[in-house]
This record gives sequence, C-alpha cells and structure tokens, in this order.
Amino acid sequence: PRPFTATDFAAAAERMVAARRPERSRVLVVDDDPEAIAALVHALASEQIEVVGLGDAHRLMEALAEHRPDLLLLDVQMPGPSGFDLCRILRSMPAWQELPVLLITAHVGLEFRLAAFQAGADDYISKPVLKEELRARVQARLERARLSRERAERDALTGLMLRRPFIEGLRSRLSEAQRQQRPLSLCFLDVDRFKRVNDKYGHLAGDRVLTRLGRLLGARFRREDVRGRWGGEEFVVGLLGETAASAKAILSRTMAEVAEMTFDGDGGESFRVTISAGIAESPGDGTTMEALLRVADARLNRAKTNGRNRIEM
Ligand code: GH3
Ligand code: MG
Ligand code: MG
Ligand code: MG
Repeated sequence: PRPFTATDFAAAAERMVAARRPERSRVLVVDDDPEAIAALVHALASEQIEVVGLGDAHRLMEALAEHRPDLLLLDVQMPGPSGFDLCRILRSMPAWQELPVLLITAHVGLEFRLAAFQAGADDYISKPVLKEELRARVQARLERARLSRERAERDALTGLMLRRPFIEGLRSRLSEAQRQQRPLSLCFLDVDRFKRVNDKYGHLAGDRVLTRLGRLLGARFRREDVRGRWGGEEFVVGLLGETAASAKAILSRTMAEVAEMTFDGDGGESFRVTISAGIAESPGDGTTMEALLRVADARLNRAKTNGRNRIEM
C-alpha cells in the first residue's frame, strides 16, 4: 500500500474538521461597565462565537432564559449581587448547574481566587484581560462542554445516538428533506430472536452483539444519515434523499454484512444473528415523523411474521 503522506494527513484532518460542522457558540457577558463589555465582545466575537452583553446583573435570569448561552462571563464587582453571589445562585439551580462560568475580577489576591472556586466558577480571569488568554480559556471551556454534551447524547453500549437527541436530529432532517422536495426513508431495525441469544449465549455476549451492530451502523451510511438506538435491540436509521426502494437496497447490503459476522458466546461457542427491518418513506407513507415511525414499525412487525431476516416496505 501507498505510504500515508503529510498531504493525506492534512486532507484527513480537513475532512474531520468539516465533519464536525461546529455550530456557533454563544457567550453571555455580564458587567456593569459598558466599556468592559465592549472590550470582551471585541476580544471574543468571531465566526464561531457570538457574544451577548448584559449591563444589569438583575436581569441575568431573564437573559439566560432568552439567550441560552453556552458559557457565562461574570464580572465580580457590580452594584447589587456580586459575581460570586450570582455564581452561587446559578449552581443551586438544576438548569444552570452545568453552565461553564468564568469570573472576571480586578483583584488577583488569593482570597478572591479561592472565593471564585468556592462560588462554583469553572475558572477566573483577572483584569486587565489579556485578549489571547481570554480567548484560549473560553475556547477550552466551550470545547469541553461540547464534548460532554455529545457524550450525553450517545448510548454507551453502541455509540449511537439515544432516542431523544436522535428524534431531534431526525426531525430536522425531515424538514430539510421536505424543503428540498427530496424523499427521506425511515428504517426500523430489530435483531431477530435476541431473547434466545441472551438465553443461549449469555447477556454479555448479547451486549457484544449490540456493540458491534452499533459500530457497524455508525460506520456505514453517509454522515448526514441519522442512526440511533431506539432501545433494547432496536435501531432506527433515517436516510436523507432515499426512497423506500433505494433505502432497501442500501439496507440489504448492511444486513448481508451482519449475516457474515460471527460472535463469541460467553461459553466460547460461536454464533450468528440476523436482523429484520421495516421501511417507511416521506412523503409517500406520511409527512410527520410520528406517522413514518408508525408505518415503519408496522412493517417491521410484518417482517417478523413473514419469517424474519427480511426487509418490508
Ligand atoms: P423477535 O425476533 O420477535 O424480535 O424476538 P426477540 O427475542 O428479539 O424480541 P423480544 O422483544 O421478545 O426480546 C428482546 C430481548 O432483548 C429481551 C431483552 O432481554 C433483550 N435486551 C434488551 N436490551 C438489551 C441489552 O442492552 N443487552 C442485552 N444483552 N439484551 C438486551
Ligand atoms: Mg464591575
Ligand atoms: Mg424488539
Ligand atoms: Mg428482536
């Protein structure tokens, strides 16, 4: 094989960055000094970061609800509640416990730094603020928050999206497809006789089956296709731009791959599994996600009664 060159590496890195499609993050800045807000906006605002300024700390709760920021920059000394007080209050509210908060203080003394962490802040920045340092600290926090958000949306066993975030993703794909007057196919997949797999080969073996099927589904299809674990041994795939017929062709290739896989039972035996699927397409079978899920589920049941290891559309 051809050696992996620096150009290949650069191209791969570019694809990875493009695949991440970073959404814009929003930072809320609270400071009683309009000049300080202007300076922070100037330092932070970019293509990736939108900055919203707030001069009155009394309006913090409203502003949080309205702008739903990804990160909060709080001045410490303000008329009314201090940045410390506000931070402590936020940490006692379930909705804002995880929000990254950076305190900005003119004091660099140890007691101020300790008070910042005791109030529940993630970090502090001292005035005068160094633009590069501020940007680096904010970006690091935003990246951490993004990663933990992403992890919370994924099922640990299969690496696929959990039902709720998956449904959100599917909803936006569906309206995208309808706007572009393109079809979208929804596939319900269910492992055949999985209870028997657990009974015969053990629950850990069953878990390994789900992990490998999840990885396979995660690796196949296109990036914009949505794949999720519906629950138990059930998966859902949303294929943008595919009719039920073309989705069936794509899915049968994946099912053929599954049929080729061998799994190890907890007692060392080797076994195989099959999958059944039901497909519904938009707009032909329905235009809402609920309707498509209902039709796909009914067709999955038909695949089961018609003998399993098959796709119904
Ligand atoms: P069918 O072909 O009709 O789909 O039969 P089935 O046995 O697959 O269907 P059923 O719904 O009766 O059983 C599903 C089983 O999947 C039951 C449950 O114990 C098992 N299961 C659900 N989630 C997990 C999991 O995370 N790990 C393991 N090992 N088993 C699971
Ligand atoms: Mg101030
Ligand atoms: Mg099932
Ligand atoms: Mg099953």
